Amino acid sequence: MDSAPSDRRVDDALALKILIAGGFGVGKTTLVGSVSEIRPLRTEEQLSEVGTSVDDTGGVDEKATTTVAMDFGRITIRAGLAVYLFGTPGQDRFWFLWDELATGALGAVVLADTRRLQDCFPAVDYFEHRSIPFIVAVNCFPQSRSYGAHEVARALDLDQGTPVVLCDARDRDSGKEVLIRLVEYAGRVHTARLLDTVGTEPVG
Ligand SMILES: Nc1nc2c(ncn2[C@@H]2O[C@H](COP(=O)(O)OP(=O)(O)OP(=O)(O)O)[C@@H](O)[C@H]2O)c(=O)[nH]1
Ligand SMILES: [Mg+2]
Repeated sequence: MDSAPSDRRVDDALALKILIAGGFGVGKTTLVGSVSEIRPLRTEEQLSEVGTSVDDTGGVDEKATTTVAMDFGRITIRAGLAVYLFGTPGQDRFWFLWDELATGALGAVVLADTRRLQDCFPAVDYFEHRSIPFIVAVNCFPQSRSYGAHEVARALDLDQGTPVVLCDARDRDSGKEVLIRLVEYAGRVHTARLLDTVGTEPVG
């Protein structure tokens, strides 16, 4: 006999996939950890002496570990519907993983640090070229100069309408706000594309 919807196992669930991207050490792992309801899966490795020749650690203070594959977290919206969060690795040598992570994504959050704003250009380019809706979330480190959303949008040469929000990646409520802004924005973008595809005229 079929089980009632509420009895279905979690792995029958429909999942919305969201990527948390951005440059090295900007707070991606921190953000996934602060909003996830499960203990996030992390793939952290110690930054090694050898790695300093290839990893750009300049401007990232006291960073001892780095993500080498991905972060994974989950938020259940209701039984059978969940948000899966995938944090990307921050360093250039792991670009080959991005296509796999981006497949089927609803949208992405590009985290930015105003001390190293240029580090998120590759992520911005990546999502623009693939038409994956994204928002930029400025992670406000205490040492960072505070910029307004408009200044950041101009500096990154974002398309008009791409939201820029300020956040603290360590704070659960702040992280939740970021995800809500992304889901709202991505919903609008996908709705507009759906209307373009099917047209607004009734069929028949
Ligand atoms: N002050 C402050 N520190 C933060 C914030 N977010 C992250 N950190 C710290 O910054 C460091 C880098 O954070 P991670 O979350 O590892 O950054 P990441 O983007 O995942 O780094 P990679 O995976 O190596 O690219 C850690 O030591 C965090 O504790 C923040 O909002 N404010
Ligand atoms: Mg990380």
